[in-house]
Amino acid sequence: MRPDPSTAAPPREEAPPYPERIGVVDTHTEGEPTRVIVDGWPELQSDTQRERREELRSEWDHLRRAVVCEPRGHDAVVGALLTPPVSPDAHLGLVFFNNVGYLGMCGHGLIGVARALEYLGRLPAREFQADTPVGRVSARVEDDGSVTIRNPPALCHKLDVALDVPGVGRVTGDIAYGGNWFFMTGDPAGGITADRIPELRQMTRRILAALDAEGIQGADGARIDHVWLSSPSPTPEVDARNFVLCPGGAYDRSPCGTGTSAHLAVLHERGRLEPGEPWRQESVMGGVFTGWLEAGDGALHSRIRGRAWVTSESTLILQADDPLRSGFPSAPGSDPS
Ligand code: PYC
Repeated sequence: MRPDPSTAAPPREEAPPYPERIGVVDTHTEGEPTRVIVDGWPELQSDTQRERREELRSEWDHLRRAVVCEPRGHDAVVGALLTPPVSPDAHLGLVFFNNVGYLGMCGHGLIGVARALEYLGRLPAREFQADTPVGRVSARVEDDGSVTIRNPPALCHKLDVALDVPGVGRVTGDIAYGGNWFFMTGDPAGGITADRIPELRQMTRRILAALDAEGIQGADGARIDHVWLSSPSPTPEVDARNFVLCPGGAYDRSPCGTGTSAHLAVLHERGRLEPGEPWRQESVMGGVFTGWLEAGDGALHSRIRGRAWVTSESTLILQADDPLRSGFPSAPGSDPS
């Protein structure tokens, strides 16, 4: 018998495809987590890393959430998807993502990827080349286990941009790029210490909201989605300490690789740092990266050296009847103020 069209159930919306198992290696880079996906992710169809990032956004965003958001991840986790390379002389491709979307590049993440590949015995070369949506990067595992990365060209876009921030007051900062866009401002009243993280998060979230409200952007209308606060450091032989707010409201436990790159470009623009001079950048949690600029090819490339460790190798299971197979969209109860 034919079903009565007036009572037949509406056609079920096609469920997005889910692999049942995704293999990951977790690392931390000076405390900041990276989850490197090593197995189980569906093959991407696009030809460039930028297009692959868009393909992830439109087709596979539920897997981004499944991997980095609660209950399998948490707000500070950055995911690193390994892909085939795009350019003939690259060893692999990378797309980084977080709890709310996709990154241009991720410095701490690349350091974590290098240590994860070394752990798996899959390092393609002592210094490997990777394509990202924002250009070529490289990573070299040093004899002491630290990793030196080369970032895409950094750029100081605008100095001394003034902003009225509700609840904070007038803030002046620089707009710079190091693989992601940053608003970089100086010493917050009260300083940068771990016991002040809740206040620093609130202050930087307000700065981010004010940038959006005022329409203050990077080059070509790019959204500025990271905020960097900087202060002198009490630690001997360290140049400065930072607090960095990431796009999804988490703060960077590491000194932030793309932020350190952007900061080097600002220091250079202000005549305070020459190519080759080392800059030791500490995070609010005390981890340190050493960065320096490289002269040549008309662009300001930076090298950043830091340390990462493998914390686990595991399989994420996405059961078909799990209502949280795609994770929560953001951390339950996280304070957006
Ligand atoms: O290290 O570049 C970085 C980064 C970006 C967001 C979190 N870490």
